[in-house]
Amino acid sequence: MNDLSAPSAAPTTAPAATPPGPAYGHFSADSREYIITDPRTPRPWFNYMWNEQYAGLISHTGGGFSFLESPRDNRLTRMRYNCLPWDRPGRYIMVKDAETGQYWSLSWAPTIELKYDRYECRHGQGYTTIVTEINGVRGELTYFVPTDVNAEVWRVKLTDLSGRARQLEVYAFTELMMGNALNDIINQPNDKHFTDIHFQEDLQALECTRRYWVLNKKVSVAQPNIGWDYHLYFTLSLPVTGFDGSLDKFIGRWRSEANPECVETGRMHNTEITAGDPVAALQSKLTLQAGESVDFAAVMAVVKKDEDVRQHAAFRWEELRDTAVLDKKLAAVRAYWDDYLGHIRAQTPDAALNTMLNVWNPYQAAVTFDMARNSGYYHGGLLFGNGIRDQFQDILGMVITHPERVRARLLNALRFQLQDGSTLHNFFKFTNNGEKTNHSDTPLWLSFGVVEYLNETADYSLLDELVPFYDGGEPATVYDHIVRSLDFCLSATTERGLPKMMNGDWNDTLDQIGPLGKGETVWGAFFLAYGLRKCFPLLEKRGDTATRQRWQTAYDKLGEVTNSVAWDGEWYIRAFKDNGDPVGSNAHKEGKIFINSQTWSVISGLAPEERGNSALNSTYELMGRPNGIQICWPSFTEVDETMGLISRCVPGKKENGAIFNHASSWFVLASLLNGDVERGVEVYRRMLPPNSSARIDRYEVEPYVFAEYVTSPDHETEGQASHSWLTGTAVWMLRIGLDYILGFRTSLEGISIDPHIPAAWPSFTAERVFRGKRLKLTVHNPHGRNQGVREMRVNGQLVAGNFIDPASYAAAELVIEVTL
Ligand code: IFM
Repeated sequence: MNDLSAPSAAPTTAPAATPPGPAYGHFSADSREYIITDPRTPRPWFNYMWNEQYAGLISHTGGGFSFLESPRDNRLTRMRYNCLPWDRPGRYIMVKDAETGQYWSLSWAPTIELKYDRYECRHGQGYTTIVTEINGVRGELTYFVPTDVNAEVWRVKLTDLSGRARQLEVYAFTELMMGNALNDIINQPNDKHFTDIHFQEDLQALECTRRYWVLNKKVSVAQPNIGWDYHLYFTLSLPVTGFDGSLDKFIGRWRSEANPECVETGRMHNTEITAGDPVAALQSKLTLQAGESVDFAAVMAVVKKDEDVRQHAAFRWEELRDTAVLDKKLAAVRAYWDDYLGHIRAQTPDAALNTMLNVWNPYQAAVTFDMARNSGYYHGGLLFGNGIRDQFQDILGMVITHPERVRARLLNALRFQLQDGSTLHNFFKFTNNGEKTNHSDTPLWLSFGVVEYLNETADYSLLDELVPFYDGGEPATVYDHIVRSLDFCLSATTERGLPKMMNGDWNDTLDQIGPLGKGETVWGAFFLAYGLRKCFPLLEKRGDTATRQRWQTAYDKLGEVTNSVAWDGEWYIRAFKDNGDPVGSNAHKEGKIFINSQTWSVISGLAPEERGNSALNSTYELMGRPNGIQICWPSFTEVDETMGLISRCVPGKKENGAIFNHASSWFVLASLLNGDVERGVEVYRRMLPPNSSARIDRYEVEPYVFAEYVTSPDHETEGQASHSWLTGTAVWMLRIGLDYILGFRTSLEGISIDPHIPAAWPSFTAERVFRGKRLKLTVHNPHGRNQGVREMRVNGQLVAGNFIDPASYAAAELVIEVTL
């Protein structure tokens, strides 16, 4: 490390192309669905179905798991970790032809060895439909979670395609977990002494529960003495002809879910269990006349033990077995997403951008809002809980549509702040605890989220809400909480005024820079300055002149110190180690340049113009790749004990030099703020999943949502993506697209219209709901410009400048005409 030998050559920065390549699927004409036509995708491609409490991941083969509120503490169904094939088990409906004995799954898996005549999976918002045709039967299976019941529905339509009457058997089954998912992995032989499954004739349902619950904040040998608080019911809307609660009995010896003995023999054991591995398996039999269709559903519902499922406040049991009612519930799911997506509209010359901004990007933002970095195929749902820094970013999408949910979320998350202004790093529902990891950036995200909420809503009442501290003391107002958080970060600085790195900053893997408490984060300095500046309008509004002045002084001082000690000649240093050595300098052989200190030097407003230009140019030239911008370069090839996990990770992946999309999105933002519009939009477009996944067999993960990272050329798997769905990239790409490219810039006072578009766009239209008004924007670009509003009319009236206070208009719709 740190020698002065020549750097490796910078790899090519060729812009992204979109060659056809092998296709496993495509977007529907209206972009609302991603349609997978070949199930042998390079990885399982997932979707989510959920309401505020009940949630499930669903892959394109029916794989995935379900949970109520907490994927660690309250898992309902199993997912086998490190499983091959990948996404087992799942929620399966098998159909058997009683005459031929042939049986198959309606979701392809687990009977993947069979030859299907047709397979199609449509992932939509909150539902997934899988259509298969095999053995002269079409199956249409739609999975969804109703908006108003803690249940999941597997809605089925079977149609005879053979032209003859069919005697069919139907088997619906899923492996149950019921309780602590981590404990299920490490102590399943013990866990299975507590299961309890019985068939309730009047409900035509299996009633399932577990008689203990590991809910003692951590999994340990000290067993808690409490029961799992729920009953899980599994029913079929058809008359049930057999059931099984025992996985062993249903599957049979030395078999798998691909060939359950009960399905093969047609004989269910009708096992009720008081111990053993649990399955919810139901059988029914039906006759299908030639060409006829039959509709039915399997439903899994969860209620508290002290609630009576037969007289429940949220539903009538019969309704859950009535396909007409269930279809209305599916319609309600669709209506929810129509409304959610209806808050934003983009009609630009760029089809991929439209697809993402209109549908998949806001949808992914909603997923991150509710799943954090926790409940995903790549995140597993066992470890992370809700990250504080993630929580306060993940509100950026939902705040547009459901500010009341964001308000509650902010108030909840602020409970995990300590009286000194520092915060836990994460927290878990149910157990209401988390870890204090001392990442230096975490407290700074609190004010970020609160200000964004206020920019959207102008709901200043939030600031006066009282919220307790995690370590006790007197509850304080939200305003006090956020002042404390920034003051804590100002206090956690070194003598010369740079923030201490502590155990890492946004980059979790820079964890050995400052173990002695002297290491400094330069990115942290820019981010702290940004955080201070972002609060200035709020402090002024609040009349808090003392804090305003104090923070201005601090902001200026951060500008002085970063520019006096952290400028490396062509870019900014990333950090300083405990011994004062710089991290991210041209003098190094590896890790010469890091993206965050360049981008945030501009975003914070602290980089003088020439330095900002140079920092961004260097970033683009040295780290620009077809999928976006690398996080650092060159990647570390040797373990450096004074850096941290970053250098232990293989070169080119994750924080060690991947195209880390979250950080790459900040390059787009910095470029747009810096006036480098063509370059900013160009990188934005490279990163859009439909573009960045052009080489799909290499890219591997879902081409309809952002992944956390794409492997850079520093690794042989260059172009491979991972950790799709749960990434801060989602909200940042959404808001950079909406706020900075389309140009809807919110502030405490109102909204400014300030598009940054490629000069080649002759015009575009866009819509956004803001403070109860629908803003309908048309931007004309007759002179091929890329920024700068020259004229703006609102509802036909010419206005000065580009600012709108929606409260000053009575109309519900504002028609905005802008000329660049
Ligand atoms: O900042 C983190 C994020 O909170 C979780 N994923 C990795 C990022 C970078 O280290």
